[in-house]
Amino acid sequence: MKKLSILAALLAVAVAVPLSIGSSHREAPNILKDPTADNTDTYAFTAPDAPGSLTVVANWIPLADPAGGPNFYPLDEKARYYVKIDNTGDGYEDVAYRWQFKTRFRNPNSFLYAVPPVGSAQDGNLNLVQTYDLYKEEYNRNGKMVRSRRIANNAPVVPDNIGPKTVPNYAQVEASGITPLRGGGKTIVAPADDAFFVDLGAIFDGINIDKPGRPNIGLGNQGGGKDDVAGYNTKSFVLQVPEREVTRDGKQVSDMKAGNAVVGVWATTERRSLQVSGSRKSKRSSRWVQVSRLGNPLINEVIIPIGMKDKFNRTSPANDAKNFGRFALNPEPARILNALFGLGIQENNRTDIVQALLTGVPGLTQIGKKPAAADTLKLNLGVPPSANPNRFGVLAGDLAGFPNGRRLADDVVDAELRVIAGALLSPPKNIPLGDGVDRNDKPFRAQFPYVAPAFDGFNSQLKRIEPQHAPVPQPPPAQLP
Ligand SMILES: [Ca+2]
Ligand SMILES: [Ca+2]
Ligand SMILES: [Ca+2]
Repeated sequence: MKKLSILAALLAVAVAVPLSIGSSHREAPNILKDPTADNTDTYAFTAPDAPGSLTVVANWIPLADPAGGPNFYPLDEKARYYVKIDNTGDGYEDVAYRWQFKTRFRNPNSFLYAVPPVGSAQDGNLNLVQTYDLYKEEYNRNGKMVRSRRIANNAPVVPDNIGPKTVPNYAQVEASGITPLRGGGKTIVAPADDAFFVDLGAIFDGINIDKPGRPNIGLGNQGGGKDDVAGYNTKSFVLQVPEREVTRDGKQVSDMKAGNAVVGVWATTERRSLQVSGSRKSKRSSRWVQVSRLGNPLINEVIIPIGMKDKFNRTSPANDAKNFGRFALNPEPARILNALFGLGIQENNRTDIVQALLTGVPGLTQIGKKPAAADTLKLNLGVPPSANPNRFGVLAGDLAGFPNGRRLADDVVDAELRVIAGALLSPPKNIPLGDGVDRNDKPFRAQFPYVAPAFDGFNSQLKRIEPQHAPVPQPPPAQLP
C-alpha cells in the first residue's frame, strides 16, 4: 500500500510539474508576463437553477492576493476578453461574447481605491471605476463576422473586496453588479475565490509526501492534500444565456440526442499586435492578435511542450489537430510515467485522450458527424444537471460533469491523471491517482454567479504565517522626562 502511494505521488510529480500553479495560471513563457490577459480556467455547465441556459465561468488574472492594494486587480481596457462558442464542430467560433472595459479614477489625487463606505458597484465613493460593454458577435461558415450586437452597455465591474470597513456588505455590492442582457440571460464580472484546487506543494515535494499526518496523499480518493490556490482570488466573468442564443439552429435543445445539443466553449484574450504600454498612438495602428486561450483544463500545461506553449496561445482550436495533435496522441506524461516506473501505460495512439478532449465522445460531446480535433470544452446542453454530482464526472458515470463541460467542483486534476493512466482505454487501466485535494476551499453557490465570493483584503489569511526567527532585541523603553 505504502509503495503504491509513493509511486502514485511520484507519478503526480512527473505529470504535474509543468502545470505551474493552477490549471492554466502562468503556464507559457509569454503570458506569464501579462497577468491581466492570462486565462486561468474555463467552465461550462447547465446550472441546476437555470435549465435551458448555457452557463460559462471564464477566469482571468492568476493568484490575486486579496490584500493586493492600493490598485488591486483591474482588467485591461486595452485588451479584448472573449468567450467563444463553436456549434458546428469545426473548431471555429460561431458565436463570441466580447467584453470591452473602460477605466477611470474619480479622484486622481487620492491613493485610495475607495472611500468607506461602498454600498454598490456604482457607488460614488469608489475611486477606481471600471465599466464594460458586452458584445455578442456572430460568424458565418467562412469565419466572417456577420453580426455584432451590444447586449450590455456601461455595466459596472464589481469592485475588489477591500475589507469590511470599505465594503460593509460585500454580498450586496456583488449582487448590484449582475447585469441583464438584451436577448435574455445575465452576466457579471467580479472578483471571486479561485475555483481551481490543487496541492502543488506536495506534488513538488513528492519524495517527502508520506510524512506523518498526511498519508496516502498521492491516492486521489483519500484526501490529505492542501489546496495551494486556497485564499487567492481571480476575476470571474460569469455568463448565462438561453440555449437558443448559442445553438447552431438558434433553437432550445430538446434532449441530449438533438442535433443542436453540443457546443464547444473556450475563452481567449486579444491585444493589439504593436502595443506599447501607455501609448495612445499605437491603438489604431495595429491589428488584434490572440495572446491567450483556454478550453479544456491542463492541455497547454501537460500536453503541449514548452517550446510550443506560446504558439498554442495564439492559434485557433480549428488548427489543433495539425499543430498539436501528435502531442495528444502520444502524450509525454505517459512516456515519463513509464520511463520512471515501468507502469505499462499505453504511450502512443492514444485515441481515447483525443476523443475525450478534442473530437468529443460520440453520443455525448461530439459535435456533428466529422468534428475537428479541437481543444474546446464540449458541453451537451441536453444532459440534465446531476442530482448527485460526482467530482470525477463521466469517469464515475455522472454524465453531467467533466469532460461533458466542466463544473466548478469537478476534480479535473485527478480525472485527467487517471485518463492519462488509461481509465478510458478498453480494457481500462485504473490507477487511483490524485493530489489529495478533492474540493475547493470555499463552498460554491447554488445560485448565480455560482463561484464562491471573493476573499477580502483585511481578513486575508494568505500571509498569516508565524515568524520563525527569534524576536529582535528591543532597547529598554525611553523614560519621559
Ligand atoms: Ca464553428
Ligand atoms: Ca479556491
Ligand atoms: Ca484533486
